[in-house]
Amino acid sequence: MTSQDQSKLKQAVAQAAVEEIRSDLARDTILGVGSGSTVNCFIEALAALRGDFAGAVASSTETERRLKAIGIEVFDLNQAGTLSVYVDGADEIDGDFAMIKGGGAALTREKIVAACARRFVCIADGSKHVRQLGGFPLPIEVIPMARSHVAREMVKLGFSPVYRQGVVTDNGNQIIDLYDQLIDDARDLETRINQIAGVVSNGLFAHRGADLLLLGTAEGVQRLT
Ligand code: ABF
Repeated sequence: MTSQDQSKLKQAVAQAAVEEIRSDLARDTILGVGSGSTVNCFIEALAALRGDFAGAVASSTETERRLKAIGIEVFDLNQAGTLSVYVDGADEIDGDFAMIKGGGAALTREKIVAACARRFVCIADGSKHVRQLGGFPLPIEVIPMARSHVAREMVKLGFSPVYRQGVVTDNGNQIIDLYDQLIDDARDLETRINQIAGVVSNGLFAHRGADLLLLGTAEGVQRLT
């Protein structure tokens, strides 16, 4: 698939997401908005509905910048309360709608905002839809002082940990990417990784997966629940 083809699929699912959430919107509605290139297409498409809702909670400083650039008010999550819907991308999503997220290093805030939303709408091109998670390296956000300790613990779990050089998250932390192991039990692994001292969050979204998948394919956008 060419990058131009992939871009068209991202734009198609972004537009489909706008249509999907249109009925959720009221003057006091605050949306949850994720991060990544597919979400960036969604933000651009969202401009058309700018006056129909109150604003959004952003899952990254980059998303906050983009929302403000098109005139959408950005709210602090502590003032927003429960959100009706959260729209975000994924690096991988499986048949149970469990995901690997964090390729863009925004996983922690994404997981927080997703936890506050009644409905999680995942938008992705078909290349993200996988039978088993783990082909994409699993990101973990770690407290800098704990990076080597967490890496050693992940080796014990059979992974090959790689420090994502030069990346500091919006929360001032670092990222380790876990390679070389497909994931059999995503819920169990999500819990086990979170127990390791120094881990802030991990990119497995299994305990709280997506509720709806809008998947961009050559045959059109598939609406999967
Ligand atoms: C974001 O979407 C990240 O969690 C994930 O890495 C990214 C996928 O990026 P893209 O839409 O650019 O493929 O939510």
